Amino acid sequence: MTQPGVKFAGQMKSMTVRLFLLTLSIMLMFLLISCSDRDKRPRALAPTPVLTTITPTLTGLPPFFGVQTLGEITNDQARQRIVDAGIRLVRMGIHWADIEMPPGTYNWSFADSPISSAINASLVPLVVVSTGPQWAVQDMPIDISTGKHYDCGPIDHEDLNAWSAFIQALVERYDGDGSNDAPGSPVVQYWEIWNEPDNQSLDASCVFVGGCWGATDMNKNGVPDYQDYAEVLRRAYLAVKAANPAAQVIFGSAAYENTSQNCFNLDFANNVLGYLQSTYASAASFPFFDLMGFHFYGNPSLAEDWSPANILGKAKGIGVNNMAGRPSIKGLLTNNRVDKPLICTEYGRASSGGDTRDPPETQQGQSRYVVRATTQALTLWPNEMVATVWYTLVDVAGQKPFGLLDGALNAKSSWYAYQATINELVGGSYALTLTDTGVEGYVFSMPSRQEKAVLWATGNPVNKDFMVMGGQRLRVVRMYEVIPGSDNWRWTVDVIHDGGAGDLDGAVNGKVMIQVEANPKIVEQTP
Ligand SMILES: [Ca+2]
Ligand SMILES: [Ca+2]
Ligand SMILES: [Ca+2]
Repeated sequence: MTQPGVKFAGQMKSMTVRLFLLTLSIMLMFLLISCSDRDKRPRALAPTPVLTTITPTLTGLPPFFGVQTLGEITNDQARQRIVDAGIRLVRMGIHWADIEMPPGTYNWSFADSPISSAINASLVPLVVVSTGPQWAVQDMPIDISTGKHYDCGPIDHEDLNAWSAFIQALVERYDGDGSNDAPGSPVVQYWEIWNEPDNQSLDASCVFVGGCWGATDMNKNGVPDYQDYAEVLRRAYLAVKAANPAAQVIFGSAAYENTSQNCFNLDFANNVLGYLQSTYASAASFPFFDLMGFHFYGNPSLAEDWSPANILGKAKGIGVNNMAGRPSIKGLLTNNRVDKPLICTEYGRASSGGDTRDPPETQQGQSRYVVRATTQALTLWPNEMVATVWYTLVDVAGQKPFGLLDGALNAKSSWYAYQATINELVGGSYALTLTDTGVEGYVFSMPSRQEKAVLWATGNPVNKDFMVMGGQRLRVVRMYEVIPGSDNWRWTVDVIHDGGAGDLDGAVNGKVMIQVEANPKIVEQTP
């Protein structure tokens, strides 16, 4: 292992100034409120109090932290895992095709059960509506493997009024106003219109995503399919607001990635936004959505198409490599004179699969990525991005394991990582970004007015000083491997006294030195 303290020296001054200011404000607070609580006795490292039994206080805090469910929300054990992790937002899909068959008759059981399951557990549902009934997609090609019309894309022109009526009835059922409500009057605040509508291919390797509005004219109505989508979104928005003006409509989350299968039309979202702008800019309801949905995955070959090569790059940076010349999601909005917050409705990394690039597809790498990406995204809350949704809750058989739980609903290392992240950062708002060489890190102001830094090494481990003046100590939340070599990770808290065990400088000098490594650490000063 290298001893990289030297590397760090050039950064010390600016870092010290920042930490000094941070420390000063915290010190002043403690001088005012808790002088008598100081405990200057040396302490050993805390004996690994694992965070599994901590249930964060959720009431009143925003549902920033989400998870995708694929039918598991009605399972008691799966739902309890969501609650125990501190997750508030639950993304789930419902299919128009399930509910309205035949035309004009609604069978709400497909929606009532998952939505009520979430709400009864104090979770916030984000409902993705997709999948046209066969009677409403007869202009679409037939899938020879099923003998049915593809139901992932454009709706027949003569059935657009039925779409509007369905959305209005759906939202009315979950608006909690006592009129035509589902039993118990559950409320759904977030409605997303289709998933990854920018898919342009009917190949099985692409169409499984659920959307296919990205081709030229799949329903052969002489209208570009992006325009068909724009009209479906516009109608949905008007119907949602007619039923419940407080509900939020999400632009069907764009994949907006150049994948090896060439699934996605990279111009789709820009075309939809451009069409709405040129056709309806003066309309009171323009742009016909409240939140711009998008997806981002930690696979380095996708991330490297953005600068910076992470969720922040895709949200508000710039496209490079395969996305050359294309703007970020925020840039797409700005270019079309739209100002709406973003919502990342899928982000993730698998826990196996053989990709060894950082974060590797291991339990450790997935856990690492949960903390890094969630932290990066949280820097955009609340004004620029309202929520993130981890994909997914449970490993899907036959696919790479992106889940927080395995197929038997056991918590994976990533579940503990998400729990620790939420537990430490819920309610935190972004304060500043650390700029030290070899380190990526972000500081958040917590509801208590205390500040926490989340940081990790971008390459080799580096040592870093934190000021702990006035008898304070350093609280460090970190990953540890349950059994060395097991790739099974949990979280623990070290409380380090200046000059005590764990202070790498070994001296009482107003600073505690710790090693920053690829696995993120969450650090704060504590009395
Ligand atoms: Ca109602
Ligand atoms: Ca069309
Ligand atoms: Ca020291």
